Amino acid sequence: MLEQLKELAQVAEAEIKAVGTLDELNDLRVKYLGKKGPIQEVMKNMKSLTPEARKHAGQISNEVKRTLSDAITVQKEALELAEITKQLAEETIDVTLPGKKTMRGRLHPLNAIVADIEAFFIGLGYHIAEGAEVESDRYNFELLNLPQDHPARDMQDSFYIDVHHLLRTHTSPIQVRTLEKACGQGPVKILCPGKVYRRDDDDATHSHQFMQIEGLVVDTHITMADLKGTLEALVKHLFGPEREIRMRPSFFPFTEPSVEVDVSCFACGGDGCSVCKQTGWIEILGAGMVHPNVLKMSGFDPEMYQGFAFGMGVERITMLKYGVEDIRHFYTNDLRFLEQFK
Ligand code: FA5
Repeated sequence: MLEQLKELAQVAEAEIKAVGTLDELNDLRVKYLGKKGPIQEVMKNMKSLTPEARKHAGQISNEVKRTLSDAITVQKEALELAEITKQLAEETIDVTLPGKKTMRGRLHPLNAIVADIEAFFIGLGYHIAEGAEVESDRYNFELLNLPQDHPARDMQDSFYIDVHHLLRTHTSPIQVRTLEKACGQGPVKILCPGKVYRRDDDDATHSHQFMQIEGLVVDTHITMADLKGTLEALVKHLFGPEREIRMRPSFFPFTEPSVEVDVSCFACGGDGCSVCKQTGWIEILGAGMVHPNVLKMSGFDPEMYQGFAFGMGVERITMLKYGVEDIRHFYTNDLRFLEQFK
């Protein structure tokens, strides 16, 4: 039996030295040194031997065990070393190769303008307010002094979701929602950027989806002069310190009086050119003093509080600032266009 064990040890040692992977080596360890292996078998049969023979058999089997586990340890180290060496050779980096150029992303021009205008108004103490793009008819129209069948509803042809809900046609519903939350207590000073939707045919200056930024201030002692000063500062910030503004009478159901605001043409300085259609002025936004009905419906006392509001199209401002001739460039994701805005 002991002879058999010694022979087996020789075979096992040879197998261990020849093995090529760590998994196979582990299989051999289990096969020879495991509970069901030949050495354990010899140990089990020792009970029947004389004490002398048992001692001898014990020594031999321990020797075989040690030899095999030493052989396994040596082979394991050799295999691990070979694996690491192979891996290092495979992962060698050629530091002389030219590096891969990483493309840097940048803000979309519309988002960059929104961020710029937000930063400007935050500096003046405004809060940013947002609202849902699916709005109820009540907030989009009624509470803005546009009851059912009001002819001015045609000014903003709408996408209705059901009888009472639509994709908001302007950012003005955020005004009403914010005023309602203020529970008749001023001051309120907010800037509301967001996407809006209208059933306009897409062309070079119109899109069925576009962005607006709305501003609202409600407090005591607010006048048109505050509105004019604020918009003048905005225009100088956006288009340069030499720019002037002018206000022309207009109509919005939610402001009274209402105005359209023009900026002096930055292409010709006011002399008249193709950008300003020879007028020297470019229209940039609508504004006015918050209509007393809107204040009343939102829980504010119009005897005590006044306010001004303004709303501008982000695409229009961006087109004017950068001389973009077609609004559709903003939505087609053409990198040749987008990469020009650093
Ligand atoms: C309004 O939407 C008002 N809510 C603005 C306002 C707010 C007035 C607060 C007074 C007080 P208007 O319909 O004019 O106004 O739209 C505002 C701006 O949105 C326009 O000056 C224009 O720049 C932009 N705009 C309107 N329709 C489109 C369109 N189809 N595509 C791109 N921009 C548009």
